[in-house]
Amino acid sequence: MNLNDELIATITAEALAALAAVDTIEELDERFPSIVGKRSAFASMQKSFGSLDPEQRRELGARLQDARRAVEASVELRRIDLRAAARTTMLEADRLDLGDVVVASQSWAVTLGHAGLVGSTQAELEDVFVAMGFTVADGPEVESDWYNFEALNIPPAHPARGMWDTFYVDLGEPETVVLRTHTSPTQIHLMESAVANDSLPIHSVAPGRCYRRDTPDARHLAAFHQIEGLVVDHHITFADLAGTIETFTRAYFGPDIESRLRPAFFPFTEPSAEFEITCTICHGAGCRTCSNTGWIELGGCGMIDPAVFESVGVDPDRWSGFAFGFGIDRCAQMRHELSDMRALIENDVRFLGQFA
Ligand code: FA5
Repeated sequence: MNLNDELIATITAEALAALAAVDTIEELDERFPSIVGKRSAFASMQKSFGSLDPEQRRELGARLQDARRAVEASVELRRIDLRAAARTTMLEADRLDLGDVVVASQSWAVTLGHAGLVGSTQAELEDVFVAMGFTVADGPEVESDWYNFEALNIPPAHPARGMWDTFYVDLGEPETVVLRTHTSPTQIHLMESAVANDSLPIHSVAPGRCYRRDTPDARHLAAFHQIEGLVVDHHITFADLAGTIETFTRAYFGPDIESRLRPAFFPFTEPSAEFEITCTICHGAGCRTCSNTGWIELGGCGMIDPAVFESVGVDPDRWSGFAFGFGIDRCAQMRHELSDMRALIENDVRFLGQFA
């Protein structure tokens, strides 16, 4: 190897060493001229060929050019590597920490899921009645016409059917099927099974959902909830009914809320009454929610009509009893002073969250 070839090998090795020491694209751009560009040893050597004869200059120039191109190729490979490394670093920096997301969603999850206001009101009402000696029963939401109406002394075409705007499921034979318009059909189920099992007396409440073609307003929903009460025993009087309602009102609403019974009509009770409490929105002064009366109707009640006892085979000469049916949504509305019952079904989390 002559001196010139040694020199080409040396500047090539030094250029490659300088290239290997570069760590970033920016550094490579900055150092490119001195490694293989205009300010490099390759450029200086090229200039020194001016004194050589043309034949030597061509041969040496070709060898130098080959070496320089090889270094340039290494520079391009290094540039590709550095770009890939820079991209990886950027992706690492931008990567989502899924652990963080899980932690965040866990803290969100613990705020989820609590009983709705109607469900918790139903549970509280059940507790009050259980403390008063009642058992809790259940009944179907889809009923035959017989359970919802006929057994309750409301025969077909009876004008009292107009009291309940009914959703009909099936108008066909052998029987008409409805969404129950009240929880009173549970009276029939409870008495039928007590007669079948010879297990009278009955002291039960039966809460559940009811349906009516009512236009929703401040005091009404189309799907709402009632809690039915039924007592069948010996020597039951209207005083027992009034005392039960008074005890319930004090236990659930507290001593500051007044209640009253007003004469009413229900085909399945005689005598019948409507049960009202002081409107908790205006405290009796009169407001839009109570239609300026100062009172809110919570439910109906009365002594079991002998015709109902007869429809289920209970001897009205041996047994007497009372029944009541309150609106659970209405109880929640009055207890929590909601001026509009529709808040219960709007699913606004700001409203629901208050009752977590
Ligand atoms: C009845 O449903 C009778 N079954 C009650 C009864 C039971 C009387 C046992 C005698 C013996 P009424 O239609 O008045 O009665 O409804 C009773 C209560 O249910 C109302 O006072 C009200 O609190 C509630 N309620 C009735 N309709 C709706 C409705 N559309 N939305 C919300 N609550 C309602």
